[in-house]
Amino acid sequence: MLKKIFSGVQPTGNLHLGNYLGAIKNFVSLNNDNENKCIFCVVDLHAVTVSQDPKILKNNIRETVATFLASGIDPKKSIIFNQSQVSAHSEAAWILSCIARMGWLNRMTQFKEKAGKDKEKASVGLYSYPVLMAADILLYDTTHVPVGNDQKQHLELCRDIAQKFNNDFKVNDFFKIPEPLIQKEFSRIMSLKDGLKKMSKSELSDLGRINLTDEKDQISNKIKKAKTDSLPIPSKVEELNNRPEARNLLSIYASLTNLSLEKSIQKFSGKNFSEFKEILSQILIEKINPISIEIKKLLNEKKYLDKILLEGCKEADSLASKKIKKIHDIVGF
Ligand code: AQP
Repeated sequence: MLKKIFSGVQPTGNLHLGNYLGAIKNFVSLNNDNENKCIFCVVDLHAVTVSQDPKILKNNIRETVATFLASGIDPKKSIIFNQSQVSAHSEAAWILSCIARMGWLNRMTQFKEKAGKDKEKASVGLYSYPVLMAADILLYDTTHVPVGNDQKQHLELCRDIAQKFNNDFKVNDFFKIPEPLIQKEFSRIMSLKDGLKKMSKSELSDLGRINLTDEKDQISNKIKKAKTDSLPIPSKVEELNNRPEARNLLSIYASLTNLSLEKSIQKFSGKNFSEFKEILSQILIEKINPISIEIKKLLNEKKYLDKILLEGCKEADSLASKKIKKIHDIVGF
């Protein structure tokens, strides 16, 4: 059965190893499977839920496209576009925001984390972000959404919105109910400085993340400085239970080498972290450096990147405008 895949990445700079292992690596294998029709979106409307410098945002949009291409997504097989250029996204988001309930949005943990203590000063957009995400997904009759574990709750909300719309307007099956595609293991890569916080673009210290554009020496330096504990590498996964930083580094190794966590631990059991970190650095450099070189090369080809976006936007717009017309009809506009 043909799978319709949709996923997005925010052009907020500093794309990192968490974005790669949690999402983009998965996009590449889905793109390579001819059974799938994939749409990968640079979600610039989501990016402006927090303040952005317009010039930097423009560059970050191109850098996100460059990262998709450098990681192995083929624009001939998949649609790559930026959300702001297909107006149906904003329009559908408004209609769906009249379907979603305040109580549902109040439960979203990402808003609580991102808004922090001063919720009153957060933008309305940051609060209603998951509704726009639902619009993104539902406009394309998406069947599967590859995301990191942090997006699981938003996807559940998207399913609730789709179901309520179908029920309210008695249009059974109009919106497809999408399934999440979340990797069983390593779906949440943690900060190198704090094994309890996810690796993120907005972490103030750059030492907490491996950026996909980091040079070789930056990668080794960050791994050298990554937080660990004084114990050697254990022999069983359960022994990592209260050792979040140790678990994170071993998970990164396992994900990069496509080994299970258990096999990775067995390989290094009894060794100390300084020895393991050297091997991890080498593997990271082997995987990340070619992507980094390609991103930098593509960033000099602005016209090429813009052309990919323009073509992707045309294709996405032709699909989304048909769906929004049907939504208008159903709603009674
Ligand atoms: N640490 C992570 N581990 C695994 N997956 C992750 N993703 C993000 N961080 C991790 C996944 O990457 C995809 C794109 O994410 P995004 O750019 O839309 O935004 P985000 O999740 O808000 O990313 P950040 O880095 O955490 O940004 P900030 O710091 O701005 O909050 C998604 O599929 C996400 O799950």
